[in-house]
Amino acid sequence: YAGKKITVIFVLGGPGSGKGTQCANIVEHFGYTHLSAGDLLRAEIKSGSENGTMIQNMIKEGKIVPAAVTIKLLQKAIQGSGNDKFLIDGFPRNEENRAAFESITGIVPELVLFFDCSEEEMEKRLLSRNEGREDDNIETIRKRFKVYMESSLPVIHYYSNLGKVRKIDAGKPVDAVFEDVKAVFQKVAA
Ligand code: UP5
Ligand code: MG
Repeated sequence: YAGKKITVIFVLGGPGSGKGTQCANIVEHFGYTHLSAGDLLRAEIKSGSENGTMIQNMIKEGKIVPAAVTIKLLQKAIQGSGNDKFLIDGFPRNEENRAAFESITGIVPELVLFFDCSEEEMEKRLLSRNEGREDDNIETIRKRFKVYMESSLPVIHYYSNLGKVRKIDAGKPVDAVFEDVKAVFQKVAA
């Protein structure tokens, strides 16, 4: 994608904060392509790739897959999309992810959408999701929360210091959250 100006918005927030749900809404209204890093990793497991077993084990433990693996999948999806506007959902999750993405792709995010939600509410949502995700059990959920607090929140703080974070109260009902999300995107377009 050399020579093409690409717009990237990182969509971050804890496990179950509603990243995927709100990205689907944003795509419908604002013409972005949604790239969920977790979905790309889960597709990689299903495809039977050589990294599949390693990725599966890491997801089950709530650990963060090495940046090189995730970035390769994101780059492939960006190149194959035909679009120039992307929501990258659930990535970067740690400092290693963040620094590697910026140095490998040369892409700096326009904004970071941060879905802020209480752990109690996120746990309730994950335990009632029922989509057969191997990491939606209470043991793995606790590990995911710990990794989020220790490794992912610092990435949000990094972008916050650059003035790029738009924090959304994600504890409200889906439609109310989307009203707040819309207000952010109407400013991006303007
Ligand atoms: N729901 C959504 N919004 C709601 C609302 N406002 N009110 C009430 N209910 C609401 O939503 C979760 C559930 O809540 C759904 O049932 C939804 O209907 C309901 P969802 O939109 O799916 O939330 P989301 O934030 O997307 O939750 P998700 O579980 O996908 O977040 P995670 O960040 O935990 O998962 P992800 O898929 O990004 O990553 C999974 C794992 O992959 C990681 O733990 C890690 O091991 C690995 N990974 C990497 O290693 N590197 C990466 O870059 C990315 C992932
Ligand atoms: Mg998700």
